[in-house]
Amino acid sequence: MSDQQRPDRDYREVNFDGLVGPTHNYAGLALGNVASMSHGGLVANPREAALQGLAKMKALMDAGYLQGVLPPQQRPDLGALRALGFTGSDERVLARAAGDAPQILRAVCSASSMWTANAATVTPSPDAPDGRVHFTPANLQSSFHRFLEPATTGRVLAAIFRDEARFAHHPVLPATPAFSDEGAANHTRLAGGHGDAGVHLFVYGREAFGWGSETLPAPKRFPARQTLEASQAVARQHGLAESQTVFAQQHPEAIDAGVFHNDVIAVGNGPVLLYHEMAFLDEAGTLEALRERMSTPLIPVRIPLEAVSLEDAVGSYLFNSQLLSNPDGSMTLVVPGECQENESVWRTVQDHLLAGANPIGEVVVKDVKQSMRNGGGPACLRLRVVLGAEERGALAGRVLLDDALHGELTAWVERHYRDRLAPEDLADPALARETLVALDELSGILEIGSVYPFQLG
Ligand code: SUG
Repeated sequence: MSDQQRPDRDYREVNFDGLVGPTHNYAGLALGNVASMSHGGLVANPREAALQGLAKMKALMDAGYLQGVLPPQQRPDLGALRALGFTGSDERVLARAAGDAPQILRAVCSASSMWTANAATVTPSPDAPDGRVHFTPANLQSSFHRFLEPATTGRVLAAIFRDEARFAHHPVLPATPAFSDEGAANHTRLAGGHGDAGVHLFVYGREAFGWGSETLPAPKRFPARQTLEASQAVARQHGLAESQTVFAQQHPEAIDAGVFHNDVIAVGNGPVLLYHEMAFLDEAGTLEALRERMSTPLIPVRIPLEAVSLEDAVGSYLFNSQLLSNPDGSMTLVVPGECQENESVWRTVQDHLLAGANPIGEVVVKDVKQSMRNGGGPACLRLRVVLGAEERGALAGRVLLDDALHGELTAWVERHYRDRLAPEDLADPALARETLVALDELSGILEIGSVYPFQLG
């Protein structure tokens, strides 16, 4: 599409953060996610978690970035328990699950939809042949608690990005291991500016089909979540051509060290790709493929193993940062507080990032510890959607953060959330009731209509 056809050149990135749900807890559900595995069983503080998320959103809004918000999901998912054979009243279903299958109860209570980087893959309109913004909710089939998310995610995205002339919604990929899809966490768009034509880097952990793929290097300890076939299918759905895509295999040793998504070891924005030496199996080939396709010079910012070990990368979540564009062409990196607590990581931030020849001019530290204990840093908590001014004007609902919405959401959290949630509290029928009341009110605040199973009947 030519610029004449598309007069709207004011493209901006909107970060849609997931609001942490009232059942946020530590259940140790995610194999290969070191933080989740080591914090399972701890007492969580859902109120603090939600307020930390809202504080991050507000800080970025105040700094001039466009900030959106996506609602949490209905948990406990009693429908999932019923599908697994638990019957009777809601109280009985919860009590029986708590007694017979406590790990299943924990899974259906997870507030994991807060990590909206896994909600979907998004292609902005300048890259799509039909000039619309394309969405595919991720099937998240690699874990039961996350596999429960895509149905509601699809409804929420369709409710907000409602205008069919501007937004296209694709079906979730078949929820089977061959098409295992974890969404935007394994997808990076590189472009000159947000409104320029982009190149899409899809990072996968394994190949499902193809002769000889079983001989490819594979992780030995932890599962590879994303498949090449899933990434290719999403690119196909969105109409991306070969000249717009690069598919790169994640380094199996990184997966075995706890890098369960690419966004735990790399982050891109505009023409900048900040990555760890061990991010890609074929580092040189990946950069070369990107350079061949990009119409603007790639700016790689490489962090070598000798500066930051894989263990420190995973422990600090340095790469799970938000890299944001500023009007003067500089970029701001929003890192989790854990980076400051790690000496070699913090030194790398000063010497390598801030003092290096790259556009990163500022590092902002945010405390999202409640989410971090489950392996969710600042970048996990947000879904990036690049939108033109008209597309932003076409958003339905009240989902772009301003002071009034921030105030209402903060008061809503303070009204409804507990400040203590231990695994044994998940069977409390009062928690399920409190959650429904809170979510019903929230869908009113956000003006998104009926998106929850309890509202759909
Ligand atoms: O899928 N943790 C999430 C964290 C997702 C982070 N997202 C990105 N990297 N984009 C996961 O592993 C843990 C839940 C628990 O153990 O209670 C969890 O699901």
